[in-house]
Amino acid sequence: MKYIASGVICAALILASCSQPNSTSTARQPEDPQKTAEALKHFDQNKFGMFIHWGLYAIPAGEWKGKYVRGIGEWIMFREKIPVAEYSKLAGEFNPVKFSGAEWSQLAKDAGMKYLVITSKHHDGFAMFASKASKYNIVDATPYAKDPMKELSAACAERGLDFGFYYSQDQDWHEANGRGNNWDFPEKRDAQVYLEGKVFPQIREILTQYGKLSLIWFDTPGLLSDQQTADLRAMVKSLQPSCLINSRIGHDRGDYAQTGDNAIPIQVYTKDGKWEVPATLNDTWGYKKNDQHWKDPRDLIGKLADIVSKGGNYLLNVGPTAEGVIPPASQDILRTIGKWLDVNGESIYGTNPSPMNIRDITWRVTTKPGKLYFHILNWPGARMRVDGLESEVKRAYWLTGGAAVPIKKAGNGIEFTLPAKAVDPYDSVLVAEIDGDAPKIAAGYGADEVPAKLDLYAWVGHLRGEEIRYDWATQSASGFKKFENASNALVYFPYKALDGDYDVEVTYSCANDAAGGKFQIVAGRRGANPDGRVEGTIEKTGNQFVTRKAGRLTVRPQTGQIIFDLLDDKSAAVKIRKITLSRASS
Ligand code: FHN
Repeated sequence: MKYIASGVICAALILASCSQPNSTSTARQPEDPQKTAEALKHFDQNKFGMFIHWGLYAIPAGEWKGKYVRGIGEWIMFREKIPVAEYSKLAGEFNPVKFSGAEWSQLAKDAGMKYLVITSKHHDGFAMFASKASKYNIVDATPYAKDPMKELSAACAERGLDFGFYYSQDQDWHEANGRGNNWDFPEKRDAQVYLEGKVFPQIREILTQYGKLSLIWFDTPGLLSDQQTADLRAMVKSLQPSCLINSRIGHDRGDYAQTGDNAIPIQVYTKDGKWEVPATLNDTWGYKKNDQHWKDPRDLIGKLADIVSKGGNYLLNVGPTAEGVIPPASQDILRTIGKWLDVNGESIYGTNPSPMNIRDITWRVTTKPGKLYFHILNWPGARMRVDGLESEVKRAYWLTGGAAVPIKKAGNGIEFTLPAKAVDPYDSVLVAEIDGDAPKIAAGYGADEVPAKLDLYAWVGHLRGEEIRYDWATQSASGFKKFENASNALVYFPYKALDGDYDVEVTYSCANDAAGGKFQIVAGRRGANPDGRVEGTIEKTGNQFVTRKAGRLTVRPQTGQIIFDLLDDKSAAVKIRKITLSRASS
């Protein structure tokens, strides 16, 4: 299994020298690959899960000493370099009296989610479960003095939801030998001491105190050696052979892969096995009281269809308050998704990815034997032509209501006649029943054939930053405010779909008085030695959308991201609709 990490994690991976297996290892059973394979198959069918980031950081909720702290909420200790002695006092205030395992798991169920993953210990080092290995835990260090994970895991089991734990295995700002806190602990750390003293015992605790875990979701493997990672894996598999391990365990030792946070591949991606996109509902994982930038259900349902059609699972996050309440706005959004899934779940759960490559943002397709489910995300008008579908379509109908959809052969594909308006406000699913189990696709249209010209619409990218927004009416992203290290940006994730030189065009609109600012498009990491980079000037367009050439960009299979952002603030209001990459002929 390849590791499709975010750039941050990937760059941090260094193969260190092997250490001896830790003293806390169990007498290990050899792994049972059959059990892992079965668990993976089940995981693949689930498609949609709930991620929960819950910890002490929900108390400051994005504010420290009266000051707003930018960035993701659970990183507040790190961003503000809060000393352990000060941060750990938050435990004395943590009293989530409104927590209800039944309510949380029921919400996941109502949302149509099939699994739930919650932070047992995030980078701040605080255990949200009963731990004998460290007193810094919710039972021993808070007035709440109970283990919410007992209640939550039992409530999930009752509702037939798979249950898993997130665990930050290397990064731990509470410990002298954990990684990340150099304001309290400037000395060189000994990772093995940390692993043996805290990680291995706590991993044993989470694997033995809460019944069956469907997975352990490790994060930011950092500098752990291959041997240390192997030991961690062996411990998990020895205690629960069917428990899956994600790729962020490091060193390619996971059972399935994560993309970077909020990172959706631009094309169908099935080369390297199963993957999952961890994603936020607003701009944070842990609760931040000022972050009301909620994604709209249309966006999220579209993203679910997009991810599933490309071969992934969607792990969508909620950040409960310190009282134990999942923000009502998140609840409403999730229930809306659930209502859509009640009707359209057949086109998501247990489906196979698209047999066709991705060309625009009109539709995505998922399949089951003999059936294609077209998810129409942007209504194309009275007709929808699907080029390259050579199978005979026997009949077509709407999943909502079942009304027949007229079809006719057109060119090398098929044309569907559509009503004037979308059948569903979020994603209208058109079912096409074909002759035979597997669709026949014309040359050049197959999922593993990347088109020579790719329109990368803003909707397909990740809108990174607190100010950037998507406008459905103009299908464009805007609000490219510039900051020293965290500029708003539109980011695409090629995941091996591109290799070579590409002529770049940008389609945008800009008010005349906001024109003149400089933009850049970088393939790979910003700074020294990107794989490719082009720069240009935003022109006056009188608020009309125009397409302008931007230069030639080199992209490599290992290029993790293609980033569009501005070099200054002058044209922050520019609206970017798409970036087009055309394979250069020479
Ligand atoms: O640093 C963490 C972050 O806080 C959050 O937990 C996300 C979720 O995928 N993972 C890390 C960054 O990739």
